[in-house]
Amino acid sequence: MHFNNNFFWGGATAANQIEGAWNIDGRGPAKTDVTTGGTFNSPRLVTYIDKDGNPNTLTRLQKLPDGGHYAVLDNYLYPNHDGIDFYHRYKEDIALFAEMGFKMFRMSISWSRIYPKGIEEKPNQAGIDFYKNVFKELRKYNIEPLVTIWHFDTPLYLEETLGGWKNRQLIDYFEKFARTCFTEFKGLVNYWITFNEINNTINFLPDEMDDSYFQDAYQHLHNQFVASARAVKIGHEIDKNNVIGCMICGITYYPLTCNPQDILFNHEKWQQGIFYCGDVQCFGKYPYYAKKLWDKHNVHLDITEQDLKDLAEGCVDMYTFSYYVSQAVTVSKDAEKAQGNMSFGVKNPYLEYSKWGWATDPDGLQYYSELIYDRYQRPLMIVENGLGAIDHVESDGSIHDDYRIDYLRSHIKSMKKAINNGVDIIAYTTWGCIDLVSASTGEMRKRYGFIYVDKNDDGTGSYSRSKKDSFYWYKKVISSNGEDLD
Ligand code: BGP
Repeated sequence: MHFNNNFFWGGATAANQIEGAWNIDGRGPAKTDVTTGGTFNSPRLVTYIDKDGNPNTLTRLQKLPDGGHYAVLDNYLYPNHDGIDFYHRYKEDIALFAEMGFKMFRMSISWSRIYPKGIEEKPNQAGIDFYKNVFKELRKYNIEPLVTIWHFDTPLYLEETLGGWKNRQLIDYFEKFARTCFTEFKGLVNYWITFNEINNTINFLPDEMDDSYFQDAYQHLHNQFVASARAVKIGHEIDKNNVIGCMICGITYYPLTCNPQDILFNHEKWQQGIFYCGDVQCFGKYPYYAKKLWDKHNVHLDITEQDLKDLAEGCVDMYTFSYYVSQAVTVSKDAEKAQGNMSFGVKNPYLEYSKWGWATDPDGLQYYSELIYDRYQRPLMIVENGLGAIDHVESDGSIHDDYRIDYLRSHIKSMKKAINNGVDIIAYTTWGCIDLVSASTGEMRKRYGFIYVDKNDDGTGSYSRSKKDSFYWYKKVISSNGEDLD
């Protein structure tokens, strides 16, 4: 079996995790800019000033208390402020991607770089120029940009004054932002993703949270579905060559046992965690089981007739997903819990877990791809996959990251099997092809890259770039079009 000659090998990033330059050239702040660094054991916090003027913190799930406003506080570290300084170093980074032979580079657009508060009449020209320059630089090397319009970074103003995505006014603001992107970047970008890991909003909400959290989360999602559908429509109108996808955090769920109760529970996990979002965005309407999910938490959604029309008219062209882990689930209260932010399930005795508690399961990627293709019958892109690990720099500067190579090799083999079985996978962009700030923990030491960035968790470092062993390995994988994986 061979990969198609036009298969998109590449890497993936997100604006807030790489760009830095958080407050220059007219960019407004986003929620990630008031989110501190964290570790595996101490979660990232959101900082704010309370109604009495006192500095305070929230967990990322907690709501901003009345009268409070988000703020950057002294004595906290905000790793996204500087990212890896891609804003100033993109030419060097893209040259390295080109050296590896990338065919595709996934990146996102920071909303608040284009509309600093989200509500302005006119976009920020400096922001538009920056992205145009990046796209042109990519095109210089024949690297196809894959652009995520929203990757976890709503302008802070919209979060604070309108309460974020649970407020349907955000649909209109997003529509305007998306229209600006499609118009300004026409001819430079053809592959788009509307919302990154849209399913996280409900999938990572612990079941024990009170119903009001579910109410907000499902409304937030509904508003994003409508915003996404409108963006798909506009994107097609502006350029009929645009190919636009949804993006789902792909987790393969397994029942821990063949107890029928576990099977049913697992089935519901797929519905709530994975299919709910894919069904709405691929089929253009809510699935039959939606009411069951809403009723479970007394959710009553504000859905208009126009929303339903928009959903029906804005189906995506492709299904893109991230894949890192699988999860075992059971109704039993005695099973050993898996640790880690992506592992709400229980421990799977057949798998190994990373330092951050993520289960390594290449077979799960084949299973996920086949199941999803079977359901939606449209092209798939694997737009995130990789191993977050601690790298050691040897005295001569080399970095022997064979663990990363092993992880990626096994997943590419699994992807190959799915393709061999008839699944139409058209792209594979590994996550964090250059080291970047971790989304979940804010760490730098949780590294994914082929390219090492000399930046530490405390923000120190030269930010210089160097090539890991995996850099040369991936270059060979791409030049052999996936034939040579050794
Ligand atoms: C996904 C996000 C990315 C990315 C990745 C790895 O959920 O789309 O933004 O960060 O996970 O996660 P982490 O950075 O927490 O290791």
